Amino acid sequence: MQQKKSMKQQPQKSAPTPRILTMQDISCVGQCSLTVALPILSACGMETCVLPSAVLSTHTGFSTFTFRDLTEDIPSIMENWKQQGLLFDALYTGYLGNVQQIELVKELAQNVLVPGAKTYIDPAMADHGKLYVGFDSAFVDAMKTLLPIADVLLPNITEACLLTDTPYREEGDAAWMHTLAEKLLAFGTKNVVLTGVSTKPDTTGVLVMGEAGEEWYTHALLTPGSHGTGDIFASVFVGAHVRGKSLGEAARLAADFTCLALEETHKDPDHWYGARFEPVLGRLVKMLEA
Ligand code: PXL
Repeated sequence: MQQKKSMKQQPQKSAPTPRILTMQDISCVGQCSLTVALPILSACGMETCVLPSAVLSTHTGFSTFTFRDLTEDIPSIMENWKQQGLLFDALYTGYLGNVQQIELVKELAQNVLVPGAKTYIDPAMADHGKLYVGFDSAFVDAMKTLLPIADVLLPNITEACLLTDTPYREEGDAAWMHTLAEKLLAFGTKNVVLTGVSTKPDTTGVLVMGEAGEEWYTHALLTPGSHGTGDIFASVFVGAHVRGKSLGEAARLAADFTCLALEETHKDPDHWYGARFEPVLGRLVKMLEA
């Protein structure tokens, strides 16, 4: 028998989806930056919005590539968002095209975030002791000026050394890494998530330091590494943290997922230019629910 409806049924309102703005490049080919951040943040349940810093035919690890700088477009995009009253629940920056864009990040943080929104800065500019092609010391100095606005800074060891004028070391002990993170916090960054911290052979890990104290997470070192693993780590970290995981939980999850992606990559020895995270995206969704 059909029940008579006494009230008009209201559509069920679901919990609001956090709207995150990520500013980094589009490398058309190469499994890095936005082609990594978007699927991962979506898998984390975020509404993703983008501000492309540049369009490259491939990432800069290829022997040749094109590069279109989009700096000129950014002020009018920001102005339009202001006119439309569009605000974001979090800001996550990755690879930026030049010093001017670093200044624009500060404007974004001031103008298009809801009160209390967190700013995540991945100072993506270097690895293995070297700056990526196209960056110089002026870019490093400009990047230092973003540290005071970072709720969470996500550098690798090379970037942390550059930002703190510390000579790069392949192998440092725990005290050296602790000091590196401390120096970054002294710039005004609230939390540092330092990747590639290795205190024992065959291991690597993450050091989280800041508001909640200090946490180390050590896991197996999977070699060879790959382009884009920093972007995979940072995207999972941001997605998990915005979802409500603690800094330590988000760091562990991001490290575990990056290892899964590297394991997938190693199944295809010819896949040299990026990490194959796509086959394990479904596992990320389950890891987030655990
Ligand atoms: O994954 C970092 C990254 C992002 N974007 C571009 C890059 C790199 C690293 O090489 O070249 C364009």
